[in-house]
Amino acid sequence: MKVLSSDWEATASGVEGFPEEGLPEIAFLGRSNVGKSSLLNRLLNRKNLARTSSTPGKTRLLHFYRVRGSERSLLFVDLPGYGYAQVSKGERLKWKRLIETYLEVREPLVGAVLLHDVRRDLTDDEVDLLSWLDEQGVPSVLALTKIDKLKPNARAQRLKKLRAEVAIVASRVVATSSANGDGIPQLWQILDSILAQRDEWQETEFADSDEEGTGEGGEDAGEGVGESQES
Ligand SMILES: Nc1nc2c(ncn2[C@@H]2O[C@H](COP(=O)(O)OP(=O)(O)OP(=O)(O)O)[C@@H](O)[C@H]2O)c(=O)[nH]1
Ligand SMILES: [Mg+2]
Repeated sequence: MKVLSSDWEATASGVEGFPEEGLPEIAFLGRSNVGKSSLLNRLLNRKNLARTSSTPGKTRLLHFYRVRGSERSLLFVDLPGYGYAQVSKGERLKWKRLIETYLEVREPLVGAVLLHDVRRDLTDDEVDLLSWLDEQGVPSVLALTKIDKLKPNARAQRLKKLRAEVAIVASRVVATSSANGDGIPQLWQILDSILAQRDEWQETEFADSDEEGTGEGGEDAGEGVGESQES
């Protein structure tokens, strides 16, 4: 999909700050400093829309960005990095809960991109998260970041190893670099296919509900639930 424009939509420190549900959402998850904000900027062709930090763990909030594309609009959600050792255990737990809450309650969530530094081994946290998302029926993508830091030979090796360690189809494990743009078109292709899958699913849902009782007709229309009551 071609990105026409992108804007900040909302920043939230809890459920109450989430924007109204409507557009499909893609969540970006991963440890602190893995490159979430950088990848988001790259995907949107922006230098500084999502804030990148040289101090890991700075992003303690959820940031929603509206993406207007050639085929549709959607939201990208930059989730706070988890697992940063330098903050207190209590604080880490708080972030973890916030992330889990988002993933659990958010109806428009159509897919999740888990970012992982290509040079590191996967942690249990990450493997668990991927199976949990799978159980929830949320398609996930594993985006390996910072591949520019490895020589081509080492890249291929790491990619093979990491692909073998996750229960995700190999085509959904993609090597990326926000420094030089490698893997960005491939990642967009995967996201497009996830969005298209959701469209198909929704079409069948609506078709099914059309066939079932259309008899009721009125959804309890609270007419004149007026906003203009003051005068
Ligand atoms: N060489 C290289 N550096 C990268 C890449 N992606 C991110 N970085 C650098 O890694 C650091 C962290 O990047 P961020 O995008 O802020 O990471 P983040 O996951 O958003 O971090 P938090 O918001 O703190 O969780 C920055 O210094 C980036 O410039 C990449 O693909 N290649
Ligand atoms: Mg960030």
